[in-house]
Amino acid sequence: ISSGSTELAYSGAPTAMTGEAARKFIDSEGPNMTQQEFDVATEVYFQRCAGCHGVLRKGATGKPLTVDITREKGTDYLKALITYGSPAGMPNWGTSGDLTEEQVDIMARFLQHEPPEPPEWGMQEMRDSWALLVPPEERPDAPQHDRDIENFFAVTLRDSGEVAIIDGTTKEIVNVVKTGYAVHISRPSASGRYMYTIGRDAKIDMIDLWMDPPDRVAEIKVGLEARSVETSKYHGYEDKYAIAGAYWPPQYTVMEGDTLEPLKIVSTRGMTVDTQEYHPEPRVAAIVASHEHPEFIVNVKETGKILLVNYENVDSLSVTTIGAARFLHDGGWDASKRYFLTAANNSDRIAIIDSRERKLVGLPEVTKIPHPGRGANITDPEFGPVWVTSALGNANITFLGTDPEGHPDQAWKVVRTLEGQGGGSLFVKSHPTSTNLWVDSPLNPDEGISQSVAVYDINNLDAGFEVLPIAEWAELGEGPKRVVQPEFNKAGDEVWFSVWSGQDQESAIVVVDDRTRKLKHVIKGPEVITPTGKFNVYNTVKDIY
Ligand code: DHE
Repeated sequence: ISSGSTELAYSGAPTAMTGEAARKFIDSEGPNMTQQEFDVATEVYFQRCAGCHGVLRKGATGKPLTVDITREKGTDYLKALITYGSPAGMPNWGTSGDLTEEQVDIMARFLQHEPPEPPEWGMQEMRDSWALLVPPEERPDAPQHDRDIENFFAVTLRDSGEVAIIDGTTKEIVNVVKTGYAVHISRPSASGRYMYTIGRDAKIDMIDLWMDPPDRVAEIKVGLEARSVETSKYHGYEDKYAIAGAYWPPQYTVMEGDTLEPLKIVSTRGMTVDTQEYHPEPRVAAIVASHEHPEFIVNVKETGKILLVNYENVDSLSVTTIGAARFLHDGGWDASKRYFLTAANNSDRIAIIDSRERKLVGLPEVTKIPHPGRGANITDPEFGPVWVTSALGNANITFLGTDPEGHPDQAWKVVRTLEGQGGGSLFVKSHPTSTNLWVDSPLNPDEGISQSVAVYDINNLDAGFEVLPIAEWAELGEGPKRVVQPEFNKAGDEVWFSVWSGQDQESAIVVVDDRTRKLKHVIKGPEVITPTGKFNVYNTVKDIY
């Protein structure tokens, strides 16, 4: 693993974690260690471990290393694991010679103490991590291949730190691009030419889909942990800016759209919406680009505030702050793309923003832990246009009216609740050309439920759902095989699912014919490692879901 370990230990700017800069304390319940040992361990952790296990040790590609877990394992167990690694992907830091025996011992003890506060990540660190691999003037001026780029899918290969670019028309894997760890989402630029992907380690990779094969043209690290990236979509600003939200440090960064050069970093630390107390770590969750104004809409999780960041003048960003509810997570547009609906999952509410008038128009109570992804827009036979979310906490599928003109009495209210297969649902999806509503349930404890999906006929909702055994159709070996995140192709006649198994197990993408609900194609093979999110270029650019 020695050569791999350089890759694993992210080689961006080294972080200064020693001295006064880091607030650290040696927890009395952990094993003895000196301040000097603690400093060494802190440094090693950020260089070698944080990329996989997360800055706050909550786990990512690697297992969580919170003290409740590490203290139970104990020093000897941890030393052996760090020295020899594990088949699950933990590098053999000791036997590879990357860490000395003494360092291994220090790390084993360090992990049984509460993590120190991680370092900040400002303009200097960003610029040091920024690499313009292919400058705009050296890029092609026309697509170098005949494929239909609008029907490309960027597919997260979570545990291999890669994104697969798949041709939705031929179902071929066009390229597998090395990215940050555990890419969370990918979003194409407004023209559809560039794909921005963001890893859990806050590394953004920018892929030029015109190249043959599509490949990276720029990269940057905008923090130590992140989940969201978006691109300017307002008329006249297509492809001009990119924005990324970070979990740590709590901040968002506006960048040049064609180079990722960082322009402005804005902290989200501040007061909570309800009790109006200072929060030191309000993480940035979903970000979408407004179609009504030159603005990004930024969800700040722990303060429960939605920011409308106007990018007309990046040197004096004007930000409209809208109070909503805690903890804001994911969300998407209604069918008209004027209203943004987003889950406040600690309050069991959906916050609804009118992006034209820049105000909150509703905060209806829904169901336990709503989790919409971007949600799904369908036309309810009784209530007209509605936006749909499923939930983590129960089997409810909730419909909210989104038509204040045609159906004013139902607007921003829960108009219908269906019962799905069960809780543990993450994503719902439909398409304007489809009469199906698809609902996954990958986190349901029952394998039969986590490995299948429910599909409703929009015109006959009372008939209930049909269950499709997606994982079974993939014909894979052993593994958890969770079926996650429906995503339509450009034409809207196919729906794609990830069958997400373990890192060393076989996974797949299953393509279903939306009209017949029958299996159409399975994409699998050694390259398809732990697929999760899939982002069709056309549908994602146009916010069709
Ligand atoms: Fe996600 C979207 C955060 C766990 C797969 N996830 C999002 C977004 C946020 C987020 C803020 C919205 C981004 C946007 O629209 O700008 N996700 C988090 C977490 O904090 C959480 C709960 C825990 C964590 O530590 O990451 C989490 N997410 C998961 C998973 O376990 C999933 C299933 C697999 C994985 O990659 O870890 C997962 N999240 C996704 C996907 C999307 C997403 C596929 C985009 C869905 C879409 O259709 O837009």
